[in-house]
Amino acid sequence: MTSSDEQTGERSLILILGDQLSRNIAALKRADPDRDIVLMAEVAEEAGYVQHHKKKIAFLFSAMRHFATELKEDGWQVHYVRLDDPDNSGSLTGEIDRLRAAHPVARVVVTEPGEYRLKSALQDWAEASDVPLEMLQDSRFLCSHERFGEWAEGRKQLRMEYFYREMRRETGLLMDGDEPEGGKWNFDHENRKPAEDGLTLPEPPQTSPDEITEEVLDLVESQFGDHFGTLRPFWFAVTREDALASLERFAAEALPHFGDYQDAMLEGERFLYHSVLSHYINAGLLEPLEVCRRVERAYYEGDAPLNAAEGFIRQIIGWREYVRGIYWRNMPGYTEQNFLEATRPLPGFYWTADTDMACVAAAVSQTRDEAYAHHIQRLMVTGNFAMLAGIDPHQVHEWYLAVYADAYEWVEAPNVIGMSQYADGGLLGSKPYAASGNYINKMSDHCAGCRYSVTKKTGEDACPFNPLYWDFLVRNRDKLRNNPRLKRAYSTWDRMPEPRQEEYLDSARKVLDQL
Ligand code: FAD
Ligand code: DLZ
Repeated sequence: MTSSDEQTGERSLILILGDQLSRNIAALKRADPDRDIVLMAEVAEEAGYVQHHKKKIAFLFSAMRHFATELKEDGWQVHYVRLDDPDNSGSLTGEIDRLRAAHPVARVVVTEPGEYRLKSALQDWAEASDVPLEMLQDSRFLCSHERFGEWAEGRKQLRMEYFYREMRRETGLLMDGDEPEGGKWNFDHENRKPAEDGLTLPEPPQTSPDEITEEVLDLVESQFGDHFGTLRPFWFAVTREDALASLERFAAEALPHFGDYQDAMLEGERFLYHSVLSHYINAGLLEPLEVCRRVERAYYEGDAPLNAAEGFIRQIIGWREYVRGIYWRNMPGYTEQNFLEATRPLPGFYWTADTDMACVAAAVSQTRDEAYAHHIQRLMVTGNFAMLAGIDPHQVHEWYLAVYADAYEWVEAPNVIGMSQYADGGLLGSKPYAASGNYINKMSDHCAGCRYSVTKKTGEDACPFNPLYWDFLVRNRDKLRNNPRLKRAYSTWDRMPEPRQEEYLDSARKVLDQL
């Protein structure tokens, strides 16, 4: 930094957030390494707005430190603030002010934060500040807020499938001219195989912590020792290079079976054929489009079947973009929605895994150990149980936001409030994902070793999901009765003899009283 820079005041302060760790991030693309100054800061406010899992904090701090080092090697002037810097103000806006007090700048530039909370805080700061704030669109996403708005405008119902088809056309991914590869947009019906014995299950590559990561792990242990989760062993990639290696491993080893076993669960198997890439993508170490192009290439080179490649690409250009669109279109207020008026507090076993329900214990304990659970565990085990039991969706939302390494509100809230808890009344999805123990038994081997019997519908030893399923439907009948996708369930209930109905409701009451 030269004194003439200080005088011209043309210099920009480029704020890079912990989940914007990409050389292609919009704010860096517009900046000049010879003139501008990059700010990255570990701050108590971001680390503490929910009780993030220890592994999530360690992942981000280590990835931030590695990225800052890479930027410096590229010739950028990087001002990096560590959490234990004695002058650390504790907030990002405080750190902006501290830096510009020492080095005057003409403007602050940031790529739009992923969370409404932080976007508002920065905008509030800018209103009271004497330097302008430029907030740039996050070009890592395929669909801008405006584009999503155009698509959503005037539609009676928003459904991911139609949005996804537009994203396929716009990206050209798995397109054969104007037609979808293989003649169909969606091969989901091929993607529901339960896991069988004898499958060879690849593990995600394990990166050994280097000196930087070891230092961060010590910091997290000392500063966030009371947060949820097991810190060590820590094996996440913390650089783009290692995240790319994880992508390659996925494409070569797991992708071929990703589709077939996408909805399966197996006791003791934490990852199955899932990619375990979401935390890398969300933090900026991998670009969503490059991940999809790699998967598309695997299909065209004959290394993966179409149902796997299409299923995977749909999760990213379909679901991931769609939930982001829903989030920004409905904030503020979306995280407060409670269509089913559920008020029960979150049971303690969501933190301890201390429950006799084998599927819930497996999902929570691997969440504690890995800061990871795959989609069906999140949706059909912990999410399903919370909705059936009538847990306050805001508490459920805060749990999910805290416990996963990939959790940021823009992606977590629509998945929880919308998809899993139906708290938005059907804005995101067409029906509540409510299921009895039968579904879990079909898709997993958890029930075999469970203290509850999945075939028992009521009574002490019955799988709690069984009576809770009916209790949920009965409890919410006024709100759900007209949903065409629940008509069959309600008519089954209505045909049931009254004493049987009473047994279900009585069993459900007993389960709920014990929570
Ligand atoms: P894979 O199964 O390998 O899927 C590939 C990729 O597709 C993922 O890496 C992810 O980027 C994307 N993806 C898949 N499903 C979704 C989805 N529904 N929404 C958005 N992206 C998707 N995902 C998050 O990234 N952060 C969250 O905080 C989060 N919270 C969730 C909460 C609930 C209740 C549910 C039901 C889902 C949630 N998801 C969340 C979506 C999904 O469960 C995770 O993205 C996935 O489990 C991550 O593991 P993976 O990388 O192995 O995914
Ligand atoms: C999640 C997180 C954590 C734990 N810590 C920081 C931090 O210290 N500094 C930072 O810049 N970002 C952090 N983040 C990510 C932010 O919370 C994230 O950028 C916002 O939630 C917007 O998505």
